[in-house]
Amino acid sequence: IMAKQVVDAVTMQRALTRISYEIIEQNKDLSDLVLVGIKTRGVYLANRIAERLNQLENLAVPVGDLDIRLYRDDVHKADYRKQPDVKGADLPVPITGKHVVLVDDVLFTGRTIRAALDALMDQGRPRKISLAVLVDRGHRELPIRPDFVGKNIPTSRHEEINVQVKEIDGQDGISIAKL
Ligand code: 3GP
Ligand code: 5GP
Ligand code: MG
Repeated sequence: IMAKQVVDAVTMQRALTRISYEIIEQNKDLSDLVLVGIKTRGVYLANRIAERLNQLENLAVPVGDLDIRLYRDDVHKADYRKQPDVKGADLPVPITGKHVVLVDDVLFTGRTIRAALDALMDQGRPRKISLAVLVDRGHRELPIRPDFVGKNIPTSRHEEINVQVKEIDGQDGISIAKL
């Protein structure tokens, strides 16, 4: 497997900062904002954005997480034909009436986000739900589009994007692997 770095740590950090500014710009009222990260790496990215919003606007934005897995755990995670399924939700505040920004590392077919929307709707009635992703790699199979994008990386279906976050991987960065 050949992996090529396409985004370095500084550029990735800047993309998250830009997304934070865009969230600020596009919202008159930031007081009802809730960030919800999709496990695993989406949660770390949501926390980074929350840190920025705190630095920039002195806001304490609640951060929750959703656990969405491919339907069966007993298959290798590279079997993406499985339906994503909701495993759990840990939301710090009631989301009814709130503006929820879903955060994920990679947007691909959109099936994970569809499952996430389902899970959120089960928990209440948000005023609005937006989507922030670090990477949009294309190949959507559902009418789902991101509101905030760190980087568009066109891929073939046989490539894999690897998002690294320093909290898990020891460093930040994005690379492409040809399988
Ligand atoms: P992550 O969100 O922590 O990065 O989707 C579950 C995990 O499988 C993700 O963990 C992701 O990294 C990894 N993964 C890598 N490539 C793919 C892919 O093409 N599709 C899916 N569904 N997951 C992938
Ligand atoms: P989708 O459901 O849109 O097909 O895929 C989105 C989910 O699968 C995200 O949670 C994302 O982490 C993961 N995913 C899909 N493609 C990739 C990829 O190329 N690289 C990584 N790291 N994750 C991916
Ligand atoms: Mg993910």
